Amino acid sequence: MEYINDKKFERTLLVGAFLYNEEEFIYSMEELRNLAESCELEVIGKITQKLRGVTSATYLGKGKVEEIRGFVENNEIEIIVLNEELSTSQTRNIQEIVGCRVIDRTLLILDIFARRAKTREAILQVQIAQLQYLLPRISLLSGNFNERLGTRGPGETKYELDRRKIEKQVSLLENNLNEMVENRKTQRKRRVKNNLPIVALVGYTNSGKSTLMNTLIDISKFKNDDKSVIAVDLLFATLETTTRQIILENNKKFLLTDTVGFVSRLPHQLVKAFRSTLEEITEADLILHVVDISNKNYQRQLNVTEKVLLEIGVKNIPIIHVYNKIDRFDSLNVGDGVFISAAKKLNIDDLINEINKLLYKNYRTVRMLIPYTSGYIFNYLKENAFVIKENYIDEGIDILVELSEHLYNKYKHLIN
Ligand SMILES: Nc1nc2c(ncn2[C@@H]2O[C@H](COP(=O)(O)OP(=O)(O)OP(=O)(O)O)[C@@H](O)[C@H]2O)c(=O)[nH]1
Ligand SMILES: [Mg+2]
Repeated sequence: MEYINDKKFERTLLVGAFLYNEEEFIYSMEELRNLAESCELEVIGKITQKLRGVTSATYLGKGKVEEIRGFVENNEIEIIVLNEELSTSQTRNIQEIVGCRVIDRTLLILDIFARRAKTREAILQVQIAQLQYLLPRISLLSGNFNERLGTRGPGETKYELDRRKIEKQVSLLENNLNEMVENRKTQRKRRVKNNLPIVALVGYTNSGKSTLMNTLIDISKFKNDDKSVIAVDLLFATLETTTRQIILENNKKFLLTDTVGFVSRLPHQLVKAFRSTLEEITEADLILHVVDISNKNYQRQLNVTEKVLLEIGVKNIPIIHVYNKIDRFDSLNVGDGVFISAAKKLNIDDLINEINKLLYKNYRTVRMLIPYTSGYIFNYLKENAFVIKENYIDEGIDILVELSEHLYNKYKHLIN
């Protein structure tokens, strides 16, 4: 797949229009700038308009399009990024008047995903989303092809051919993806058999999910074999799901999964293509919703994330709001949840307490007497349960132990 820009730092103009809700609009323009910069575009300026109604030919008013043309000429703009998803003909019309390439927000996000995709699965998912985006716009492309090839023939035939070719490719890629998804499901089933609860990290992109995962891996009792994940100041640094085992001080274990972040107006092609990745969230026993409290738009980002969670079918799963980056923020009375800094490792204990409370509800604390001939059971419980007290008496080892329902059932004959 090709990227939208041929070279780095193409001179870019951002364009947006709104009918109502100016505040929301201003925020989405700010975010558009972030997205553009993530694609290594150099943002030179922005032009906005409050619309009274939509002009069907160009979406924006005629005068506005003229203003854009002037700006493009005077500032040697190479690419325009529109905040809206436009129809093929609207894009073409604007492009013809202003004389440079016009792309929209959806294409921009798809492009960031394409740059970040590393695993075969993520690459496939992005390719599918890109082709799905292309399908209804194929006439725009076919037109270009015809011009480029100098063919005059009826565009319709070429268009049909291209369309069928793309549809065929999509179904091929989807088959490949399904195969991979099946494999992963088998792996997951194996894990579930291990009886470990699953905790999923979710949240807006760049909120600190991967950083929190690394912090939890770090404090995990046996930090030897589990590798850390990539956490950097980039939009959509994580596109694939990673699962790590976390072992707490009290020997309680859970599986922690880190996954792709969200953004407002996440293109529906992406939600669809990433369905299998996002579905893992719906299988979690607990969700940690990570919010970047130092971002002035955190409330909006929180709402967007909750909306996406609903869309992918999350219901009846307990959620802890984890307000992150408190090292960059003072006032803490904003809502229910825990307030931490994943990077500076502040208040991580509070978070672990909350996780403990919600995840291990059916754990029990019991007294057991383990005969010396069954010493291996004692060793096993030391490793896999939380032995609070141990006392060596004549009949065996007298212990007070907190354990899972599974271990309770397994060893209930030893309960005193
Ligand atoms: N100041 C501060 N920065 C943090 C904190 N936690 C994370 N960050 C920074 O925030 C940026 C994004 O962190 P990530 O952990 O990659 O965020 P993410 O939620 O995984 O992002 P995506 O994978 O893109 O969805 C990085 O530059 C982190 O260093 C924190 O507690 N304080
Ligand atoms: Mg991440």
